[in-house]
Amino acid sequence: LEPHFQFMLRLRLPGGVLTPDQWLGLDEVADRFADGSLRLTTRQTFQFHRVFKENLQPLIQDLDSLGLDSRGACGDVNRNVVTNVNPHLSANHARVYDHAVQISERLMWRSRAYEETWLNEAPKTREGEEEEPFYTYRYLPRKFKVAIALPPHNDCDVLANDIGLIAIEAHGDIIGYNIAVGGGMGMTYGETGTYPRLASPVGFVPADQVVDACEAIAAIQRDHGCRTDRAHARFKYTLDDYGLDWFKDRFAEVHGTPLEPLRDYTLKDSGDQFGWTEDDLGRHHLTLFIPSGRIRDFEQLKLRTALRSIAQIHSGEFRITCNQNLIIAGVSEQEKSAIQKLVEHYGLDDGSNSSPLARNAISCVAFPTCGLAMAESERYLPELSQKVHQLMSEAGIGDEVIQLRVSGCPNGCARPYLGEIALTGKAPGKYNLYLGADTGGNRLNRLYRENIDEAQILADLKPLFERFARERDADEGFGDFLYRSGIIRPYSGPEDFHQP
Ligand code: SRM
Ligand code: SF4
Repeated sequence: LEPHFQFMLRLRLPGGVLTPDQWLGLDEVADRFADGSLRLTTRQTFQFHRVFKENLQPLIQDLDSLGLDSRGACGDVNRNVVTNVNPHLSANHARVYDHAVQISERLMWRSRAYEETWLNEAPKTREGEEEEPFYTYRYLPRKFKVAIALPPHNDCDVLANDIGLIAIEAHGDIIGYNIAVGGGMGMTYGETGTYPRLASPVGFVPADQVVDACEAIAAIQRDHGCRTDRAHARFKYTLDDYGLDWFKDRFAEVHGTPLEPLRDYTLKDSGDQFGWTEDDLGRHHLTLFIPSGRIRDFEQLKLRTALRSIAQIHSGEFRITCNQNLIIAGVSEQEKSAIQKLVEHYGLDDGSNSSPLARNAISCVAFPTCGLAMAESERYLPELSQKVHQLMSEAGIGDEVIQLRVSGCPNGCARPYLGEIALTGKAPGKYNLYLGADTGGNRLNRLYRENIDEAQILADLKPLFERFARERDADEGFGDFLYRSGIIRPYSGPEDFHQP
């Protein structure tokens, strides 16, 4: 008798875009083949949980009939390409989204194994033909991630990626991208050779070269990344081993043209803008807060039913944000009031039902489905943010936006090292507390206290909130204040990250 294996399945969804029909299809298969919930992820896609082995193939076949796939959503290849934009808000947002799709297509693995295994299609590769021309039989040493930001917004945390592309606008157009390389969050407790790292901006490429440039960079990691130690195999370690000058030389060689000097840019904020917005063409877009991206019918909030009802009358698109929220995008004037009625009827949160702290917080999945979790995350976040917000209110800063991030282990799926306040799980009920990132995703936080429980977390935060309320400069964020006031030491390099 075989054990009752169950799996998590993730979709490839560049830029996080899907149609209402696709939404309805996913909603339906969530019941038939998974645990009845849809989970929006920090990389703008969906996860299905508790997919039993016998349901994997029918689920993937149903996804295929919806025009969706799971290629490269996991594995040692390029992952879901993320971008922080709503293409309907301007022509340049649309251009950036097109580039995200093109990069995803270019770096997608080609093997027909997907069709053979899951879609019951006959093998198509002919003898002597390369099945996987870019990845070859080696694939990449480790997962590889690409993100695109359109400044000043950085809600994709562009610098947390192996390749971070920062769009540069001029004369109403996207003229190209600054390229940052070697970002990543994951680390292992007790192993100081592992660390989160922000991508280093290295140069600029014109827009028409950006897809080729990404392929060249992935090729450098394919050919030089560490293949003997999995904990050292991410691109960030390749760059720290060989240096950025080495990288620039390799890039010029593989791409055929050197990087141009970096262009000026500013990344100011990494949160979502909730509620309705209107674009140049008079279409409307509604960003809803979806706590930890979990969509199911809760006792108090029939979230899945509500979104299904919206999908039934919506003719635009759905867009997932990298903060696990949802945009009902491209709504006409006529549809807007019907959608707003459903929002009110079901009590959906357009940002007005929750505290600024809660609606800007993100958490990873952790227990019960993540096999790597050391402590609760998604299930703990509502209670934690309520208690932290209470402390903030007592200090007179309840209306402040402070970014709170919680991950159930140091892998950092909620990008905790970019949170102004962050917890990473150590053991059930115990967390490391990190403080001091900025709100634009430009600075990592650092370890403040190790292995503490909730009472200690709150006791540590209380005096910091009180000092912040008294001593902050006008418009200064909490993380920036902690730095300026010397409560958090400046970061001097990877080896320093593990020291409080
Ligand atoms: Fe992640 C592994 C969930 C974004 C770094 N991540 C996992 C696994 C698959 C656990 C496993 O390997 O057994 C988790 C599945 C849990 C579950 O039950 O569903 C998992 N990661 C997630 C998601 C769903 C978190 C969320 O709550 O939204 C995100 C799905 C992204 C997607 O749609 O593709 C998710 N993971 C991230 C991010 C954030 C990002 O990419 O922007 C990171 C940090 C960035 C980075 O890659 O450095 C991240 N996940 C990791 C790592 C550490 C990688 C490393 O370099 O050390 C692991 C562990 C591993 O790869 O061995 C991991
Ligand atoms: Fe699991 Fe750790 Fe990722 Fe959370 S951060 S989903 S606990 S691997």
